[in-house]
Amino acid sequence: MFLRAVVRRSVTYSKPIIWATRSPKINLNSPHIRTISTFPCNHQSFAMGVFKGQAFVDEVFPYPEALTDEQRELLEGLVDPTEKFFQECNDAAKNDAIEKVDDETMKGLKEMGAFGLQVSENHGGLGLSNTAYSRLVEIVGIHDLGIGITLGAHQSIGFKGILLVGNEEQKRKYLPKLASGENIAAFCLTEPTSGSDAASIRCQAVPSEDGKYWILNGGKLWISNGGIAEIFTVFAKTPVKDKKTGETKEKITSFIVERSFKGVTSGPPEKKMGIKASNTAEVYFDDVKVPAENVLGEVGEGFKVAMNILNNGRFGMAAALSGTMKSLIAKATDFAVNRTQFGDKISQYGAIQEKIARMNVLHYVTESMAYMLSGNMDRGAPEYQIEAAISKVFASESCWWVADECIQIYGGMGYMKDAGLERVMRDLRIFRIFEGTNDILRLFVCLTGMQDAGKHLRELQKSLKNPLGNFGLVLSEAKKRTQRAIGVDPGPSISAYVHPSLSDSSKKLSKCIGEFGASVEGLLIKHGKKIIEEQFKLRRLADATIDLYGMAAVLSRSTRSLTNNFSSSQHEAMMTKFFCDEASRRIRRNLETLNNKMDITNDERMSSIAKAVYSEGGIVHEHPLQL
Ligand code: MYA
Repeated sequence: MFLRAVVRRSVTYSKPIIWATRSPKINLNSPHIRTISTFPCNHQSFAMGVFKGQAFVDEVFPYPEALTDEQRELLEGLVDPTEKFFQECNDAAKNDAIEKVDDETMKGLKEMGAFGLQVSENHGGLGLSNTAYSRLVEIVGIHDLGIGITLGAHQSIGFKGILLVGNEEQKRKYLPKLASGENIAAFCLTEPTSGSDAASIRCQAVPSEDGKYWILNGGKLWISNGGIAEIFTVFAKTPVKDKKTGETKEKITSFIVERSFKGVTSGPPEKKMGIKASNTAEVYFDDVKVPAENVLGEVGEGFKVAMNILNNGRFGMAAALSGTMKSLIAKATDFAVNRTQFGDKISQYGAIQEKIARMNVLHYVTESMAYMLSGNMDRGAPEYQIEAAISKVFASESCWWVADECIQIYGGMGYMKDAGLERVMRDLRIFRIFEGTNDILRLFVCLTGMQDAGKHLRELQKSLKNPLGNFGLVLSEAKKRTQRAIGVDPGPSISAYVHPSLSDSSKKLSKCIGEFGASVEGLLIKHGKKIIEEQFKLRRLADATIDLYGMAAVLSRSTRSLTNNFSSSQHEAMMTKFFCDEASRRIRRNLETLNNKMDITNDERMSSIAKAVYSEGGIVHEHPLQL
């Protein structure tokens, strides 16, 4: 049964969708479940809050219940056909070998409606929420990441701009054919000299004399779907007059460009390490006349459009990779329980148990982050960009580790093509690179959080200049600082939101948030704006932020499971305790390094080693044989 048919059948009898946080399985009377269908107006992102040493719980507790009864029912009807399609109609190894999605599979995906999962029904799509999209994308991740990229480059970023900022006319014109898959979309940001530094693009568009067109020139690189797309979201520099000064500046604008416009061409498919089934190509624009009405959003606001598209699309990656991890864990488990060595099943050995346990914990954290994020987006959270970046980094690194350990459990067998694991590993490598490299996203997480914390600190300093007028604040800050100085600051309390059996882990999270906030404050006082240059330190802070969010995600999810007596609740609690213990130790270690003399010296050594290597153009140390 096709997905589209399931949606249609369901909508014929369903009531209008009301965004509620209710689920039939959840005990709403529990003290640990608060029903909030929308966020309070003063709501703030959890990850942003930790930089100020505060715990903003609205996005974290309770774990979001993002499906209405109708949506749950609808999704139930979509999951099985999607799973069945991938099991019966797709051959991932074949797609990898022929370096494209097999024509029949592509046809089937289009007929299912898989190219328009989040396009509204009146524009020909399935109109799914972020949560429902995540659940289906997870299945794609289980089976074929090459297809995942074809679908994701199309709808997660390719035409996402039209969904987010397109006007009604643009939506009416472009969405129906995009939703049906008749037209494929691509996102054109990266250029030969502009990768992570997205604002440095050179592609240019200037208005025609009559103002009816923009003349677009330039080239884009490594564009997923670039060779097969009909519709491109293109970012180009445009001259923009400053309303106040009258000065003309170059600012980025986004455009909807059709392949049918004269002057649009693309290069041959790139030869890649993995995700071979997906098409990647260069795209060139040579004096392309883009109609003025194809500007997407406002002229000069294209950088923000690009960032919003990327922020909005990242949740899909965590969901897809949580599916990939699930299938890798199933394979590793099957192998471990059946393989006999030294007279016993290898699953009995501690070395294998540690791998299987860690793989499962990483999956639990990734999945908890993925659905917390998509659920919050569905509930209209205005601030989720840090959490989206965190979940992309955590998912891509965890999944890579899981794939590596799965191959390790398989031993020599895992290295053979027939095991099907090397393809997954090749496919996975790009996830730490694209949609913002993990290195850039770590900096983004930290600098965004620190910018906000810096503002907070300045306000605090201003208030402290007038202690009498801000007596309450002065008192609470003085108490916090005294507790901190003698090492007994418990951090912001979150125990009211966490199941009592997890109180030890929740205390660890509170304490870590307090220590994290104090470290951020110390760095801001020491380095001021120059903190931006302290990348060794920022990387560690980012790792600590990721761990803090991971702790919060699993504490929240297992609280829900325990409160509702879910069958796996004790298992989840065990994984939560394990993760929180290890994560809190890592956080403490990362924070210690910020002021530790030996670590600071070693950072300086790393910088010197790298500089020496650059100047030699490779390794500096002599060969042991001096030959
Ligand atoms: S597509 C290519 C991906 N490329 C990137 O991700 C580029 C990475 N670079 C950047 O993101 C930016 O250049 C950075 C900032 C972050 C480095 N949200 O001075 P600034 C605001 C909101 O810091 P820069 C691909 O890979 C900022 O607040 N706002 O900027 C395809 C400031 O605002 P204001 C943001 O130093 C892969 C202004 O912008 C953000 O130049 C295919 C300037 O900020 C933000 N994030 O650089 C994947 N960042 O002026 C397929 C900045 O007001 C999909 N700002 O203060 C796969 C899907 C998964 C599977 C699905 C299966 C179906």
